[in-house]
Amino acid sequence: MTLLPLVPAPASPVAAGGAPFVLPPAPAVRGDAPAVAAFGRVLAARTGGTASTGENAGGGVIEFRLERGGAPESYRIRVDGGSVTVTGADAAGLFYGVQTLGQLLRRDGTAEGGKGWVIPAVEIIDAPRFPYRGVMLDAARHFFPVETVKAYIDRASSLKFNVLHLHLTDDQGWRLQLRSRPLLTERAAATAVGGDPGGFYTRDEYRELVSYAAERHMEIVPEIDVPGHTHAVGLAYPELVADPVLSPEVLAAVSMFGGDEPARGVPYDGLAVGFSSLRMNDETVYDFLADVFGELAGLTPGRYLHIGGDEALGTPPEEFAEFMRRASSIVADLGKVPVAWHEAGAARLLDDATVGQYWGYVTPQEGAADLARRFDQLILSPADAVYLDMKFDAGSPLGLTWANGVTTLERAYTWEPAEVIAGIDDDAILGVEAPLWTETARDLGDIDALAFPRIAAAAEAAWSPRSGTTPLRTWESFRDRVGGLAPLWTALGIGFTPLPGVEWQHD
Ligand code: TNX
Repeated sequence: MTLLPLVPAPASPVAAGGAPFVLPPAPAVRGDAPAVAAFGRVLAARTGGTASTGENAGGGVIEFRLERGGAPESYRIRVDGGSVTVTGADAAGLFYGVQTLGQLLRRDGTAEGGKGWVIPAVEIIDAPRFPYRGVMLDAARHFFPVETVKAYIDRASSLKFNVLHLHLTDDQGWRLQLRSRPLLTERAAATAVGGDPGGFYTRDEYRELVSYAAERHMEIVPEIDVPGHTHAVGLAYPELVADPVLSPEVLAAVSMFGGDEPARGVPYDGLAVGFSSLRMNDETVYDFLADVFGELAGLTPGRYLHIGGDEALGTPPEEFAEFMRRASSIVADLGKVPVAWHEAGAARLLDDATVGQYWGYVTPQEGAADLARRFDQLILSPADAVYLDMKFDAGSPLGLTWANGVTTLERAYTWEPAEVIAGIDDDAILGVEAPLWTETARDLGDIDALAFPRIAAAAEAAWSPRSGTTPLRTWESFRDRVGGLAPLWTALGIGFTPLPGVEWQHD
């Protein structure tokens, strides 16, 4: 039997064999209503068919059951010639069982005219390795309408990601409407990279995204990036932001990527980073943080608020450390867990609960691992493996190359979370997140082309057992399995890039 196209690889070996479950024209589906609905969606997308919830449909039954008590987010699938049973330890587990079932659906080569559909006989027992499995979308460099974000939520949740980190603010624009600070979206949201139009999410749209994500078992982690990446704040509240620091690195980025130099009070639409900063010695800046994080906490049911802290390059280290201490304590006092990029590890008195997000390389550069080790809990986003905005091919206009050049699918796959930072093993790793910065991505087609298939490698790092501990957790196995997902991705309308080295299957 050919390898089943399951990504991320399940925790336990898959027992397969025997007669498959043959789908009748309208298979009878029973049990947990949200799971039945989720299965209906994937069935319709993949086969064009619909399920029947009536008793009298012919053939065997597909049943979804909640059976509390197992590991969080875990599920089991049993398929034989007569029935399909998916049990979840919780609603999320059941949802993931549905996603796995969607990957198992395949055309029946033996049926008349090849028109039928089957689910191969299997027994799968599955649970995630890490509790935090994230993707990040940068809505600041380019703005993406609600429908595009929803489409990315659909895509990511089908790969068992459970966090969407939304990067909502940067030098190029502020993307979330706030009642406490209305000028942010009135004056600092209209533009984006390359002179493209900007945009912002209203409070209601943000809440709509939160609930759309929750229905797919994803939590939104909103990021307000401070103290750097704040040029746009200065368009609305000039008194809060220092003059741009035109360092040699900033000027080099301007001459490499084009566009104007950053200038006070003028919207910035280039690609340079590290030139802007809030005025950290001004008390009114902390009133601003209290307003912004306070309102954001009220809009966000999730546990985490991301406070940025990256690339504050024009800032004296002691001031940066004191600023991050205060920002983290404002968020902690709101009852949320602060998350910060690993540079914030330089702040000795950061709130203890703060989670670090490591974005150094798979083999850490000088200093990065030490900063990351200051956090009790880490999210791993090694840039030369899981930054989905790195080029997948030197010839494509999409993507950047600063993280060790082109990131092939093999490089995206071939790293092991517990081996990135010496001394940091699974108990200190909250999870894995794959960021997609959007300097070069303007719409869903660009997002798909950059993210797929490499996002599947990140999903496996986040969900599946440690590399090498099951026969499925090897590059050779992954390559075959991911190639088998092409028909499902095509059916779901995902414009993936058929990278070389993989046999992309067709129905
Ligand atoms: C680094 S990674 C950044 C972003 C850029 C990205 C482009 C990080 C915390 N900051 O500001 O968009 O590189 O790849």
